[in-house]
Formats: sequence, structure tokens, C-alpha cells
Amino acid sequence: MASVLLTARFATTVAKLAQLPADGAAPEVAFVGRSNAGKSSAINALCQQRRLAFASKTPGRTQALNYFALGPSQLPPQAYIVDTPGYGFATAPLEVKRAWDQLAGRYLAQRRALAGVVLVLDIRRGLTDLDRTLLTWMQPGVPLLVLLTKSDKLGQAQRAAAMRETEADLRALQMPNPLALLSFSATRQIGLDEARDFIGDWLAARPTDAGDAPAGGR
Ligand SMILES: Nc1nc2c(ncn2[C@@H]2O[C@H](COP(=O)(O)OP(=O)(O)OP(=O)(O)O)[C@@H](O)[C@H]2O)c(=O)[nH]1
Ligand SMILES: [Mg+2]
Repeated sequence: MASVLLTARFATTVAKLAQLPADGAAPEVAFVGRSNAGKSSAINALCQQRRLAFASKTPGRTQALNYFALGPSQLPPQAYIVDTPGYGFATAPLEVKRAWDQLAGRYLAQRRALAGVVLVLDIRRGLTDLDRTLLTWMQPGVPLLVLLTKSDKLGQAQRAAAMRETEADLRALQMPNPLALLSFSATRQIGLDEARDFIGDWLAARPTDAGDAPAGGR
């Protein structure tokens, strides 16, 4: 079956929590990670679009929550993919960092519509302290998929070693959340189908309230 991700289109940009779409109207999957890790590129690859999410060589390019709607375009959105601002770019002034905590941190901690979180890590860097801080905001029931992206930059053996190390680092956090890891590459199309399957399963488990449930459904 074709992934619902292939229906993605831009919906809205949110710079303040007060501007978020009604919470719970449709399930959301958020992409989080350090600046430059490859979040926007991962979204573009998963949705098979070149410029849906804005990918850039300039770190810190994504400063707001960018919402992409999924489902048939003539209906209310069935679900959303949310691209979040990256954290950890060295030159960010303190007020930018604080604004990030206020927006993305509180979004993760409070958003009821979250059906899953995709943490994007550069496979060459693995899990960093900033990622650990981010994970402290996760709500306990929300599943976590970790994409070790840019795996095209490493050979097979290094890739496997990085996966093992990151998995051990994540397990050490003893988070209650369901956890999965994938080796991924937006440019070389590694792990795309598996990631789409995870996201599709999360969204199927959290059907929309938008009133377009299939016949015989809820
Ligand atoms: N080789 C390789 N490069 C990648 C891959 N994914 C992303 N990149 C590159 O990494 C850089 C950052 O990618 P983005 O997708 O903009 O990263 P981001 O996490 O959205 O960054 P912010 O919006 O600043 O938080 C770009 O130059 C991408 O082309 C990948 O799988 N392989
Ligand atoms: Mg981005």
C-alpha cells in the first residue's frame, strides 16, 4: 500500500504554541534533532518531495514548527508531519535557545496529538547531551524512532558499530517509551520504507477525529 506520507503538503508554520492547530484533531509525528542533523532532508525523502521541508547548509534554518498535512487533499488533514527547529547550533544567541525550549520543548512535553517522535541523529555523531536533554521532554506513552542518518557517509562495519553504540546509549536512559532505531540516508535512500512503516503504524493506531474514517471504521 502506498504510504500516506506521499500525500504530504505544506499546511502551516507555527512560531508560538498559541498558534498550534487544535490539539487532537489529527495525530502528529514530530521530527526532532540537532541543527543540521538532517530532519528536513529526512522528511523530504520520506515524502518523496524535493523541497517540502526546507533543507539547508545553513544551520538553524528551521526556526518554527512547520506543519505538513497528510491524507486526501480535499479532506481535512488526516495527520500531520511536524518539522521542528534544530537545537545546538553553536552561534545561537541565548534568547534563540530559550525560544527553542519554550516552543519545541513544551510542544513535545504537552502536545496530546503526538502519535510518535522521530529523533534524527547524524550517525557520525550519535547521541549527544543535547539529545538527552530533548528526550527528557518526551511524554511516556509516545513511541520513539531514532534515525541514524547520513549513514551513506560510513561503511557497513562503522555503520553497525554506530548503531550498537547509540542503541546502548539510548537503553541506558531507561525511557519508558517504545524505541526503534534505523540506519538511514536521505540521499542514498536507506531505511526509507522501514521508517515509513513505523510512521504509518503510529498513525493507524491513532486515527483522526476529522470525520473521514473508512466505512465500517469507527
Ligand atoms: N550525505 C548526506 N547528507 C545529508 C543527509 N541528510 C541531510 N544531509 C545534508 O545535511 C545538511 C543538513 O540537512 P537538513 O535536512 O537541512 O538538516 P536539519 O536537521 O533540517 O537542520 P535545521 O533545520 O538547521 O535544524 C544538508 O546539507 C543536507 O544536504 C544524508 O542522508 N546524507
Ligand atoms: Mg531543517
